Amino acid sequence: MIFADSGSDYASSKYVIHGVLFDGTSSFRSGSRWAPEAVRKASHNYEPYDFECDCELLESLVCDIGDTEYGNVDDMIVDLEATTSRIVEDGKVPIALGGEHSLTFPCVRALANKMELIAVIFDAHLDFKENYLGNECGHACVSRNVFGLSVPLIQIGIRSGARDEYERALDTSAIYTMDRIRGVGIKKILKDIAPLVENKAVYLSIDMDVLDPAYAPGVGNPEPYGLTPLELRTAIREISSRVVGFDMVEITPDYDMGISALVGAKLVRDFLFARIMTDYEKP
Ligand SMILES: [Mn+2]
Repeated sequence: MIFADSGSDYASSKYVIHGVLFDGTSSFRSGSRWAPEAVRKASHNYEPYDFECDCELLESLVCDIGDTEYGNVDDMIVDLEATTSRIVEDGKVPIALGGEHSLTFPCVRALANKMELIAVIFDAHLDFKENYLGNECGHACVSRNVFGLSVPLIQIGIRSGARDEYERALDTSAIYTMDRIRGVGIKKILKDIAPLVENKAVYLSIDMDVLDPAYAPGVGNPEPYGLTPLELRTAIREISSRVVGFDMVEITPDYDMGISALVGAKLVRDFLFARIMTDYEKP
């Protein structure tokens, strides 16, 4: 099964969906390797038309190239970087469906080799560990690894991290905690980051645990007091026109009867609607 309304052939597509079946460094709840299948299934629940964008999800623009399964993190990093590079060199926007958050690192590296980039990461967790369970490329190290590529970071929705992670991250990253978002509202936060992303190529990573577990309980490391799906949609719409690469990670469908996959599929579609509207339908 392919993602709904993504029946384009690769050559003529502009947005390329691929599933990354890897959850090898997951610690608390593994199973995100099953997410691409669940997200694709959920995507068929939705209409191909969006009223607010007044636009259709055009079959001719989106291609789903299927999944790649990985046995270990080192293989995943090498291969996914190559796949992402190829998609970007072909002039398309890669959309990676995880899998766990460690996959963001090779996706960002592929893009950072080609252009000046800023990463916008929605996540409950800082992910600034120097290593996690003996692995420097584990899912809990991903933001530190992205920063290590000299890619500036904006982290939104943060509400969890060890003391040393905060110390490391505060020096290097623009951090918007949940408490701050709840204080001033997501629209104010988006206004604050607008000058940081203006005229920049943006890599957008969505760890689904940024949402409150009430909305997305099936994730690898659920963390209370999160964003609502509507707040996340607002943010995605706001940033979408600058995005050169996108991923959605950490959904573990077995833990919630597919609720998080339904929300995830909707958000991927909302990203596509917003992009298609700005790229193709409005002058
Ligand atoms: Mn997380």
